[in-house]
Amino acid sequence: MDKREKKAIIITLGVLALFFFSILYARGKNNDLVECLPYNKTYEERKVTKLDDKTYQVFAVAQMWQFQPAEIYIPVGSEVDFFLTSKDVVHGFNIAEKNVNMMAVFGNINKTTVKFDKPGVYKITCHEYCGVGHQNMQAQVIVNNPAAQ
Ligand SMILES: [Cu+2]
Repeated sequence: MDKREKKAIIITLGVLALFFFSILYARGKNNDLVECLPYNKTYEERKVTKLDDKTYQVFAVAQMWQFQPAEIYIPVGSEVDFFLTSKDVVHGFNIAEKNVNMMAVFGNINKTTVKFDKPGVYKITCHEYCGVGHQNMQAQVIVNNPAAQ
């Protein structure tokens, strides 16, 4: 075997080993990845459900050109499961401060879990061009607003 051929095989095996190691290392560490759930009409009901003092479920629906519910009030330290669907075209669902980036797709449910540790107003914006009203498509998560509790 040629010396350079041997070197190429060793480098290839090294890169492969690194690849498989990184997959095994990352497995189970990204619990905040978006999940895709089986579609069910009940997800089209827009609501915020309180499971306990620190756990909430938000069933959000995107449609031209709004998110519902448009204002979500939760206490600080809450963990929120977002279930998202669309009534028409593909919309985006972005909470920049929380690194949330989901797609709202008709006939599909996407889910992610977010923990809100700090009080404030977290803007939800559509980041997928969905028509003439796209730029106005916003909602907000209001964490620890005493006036609204
Ligand atoms: Cu949009």
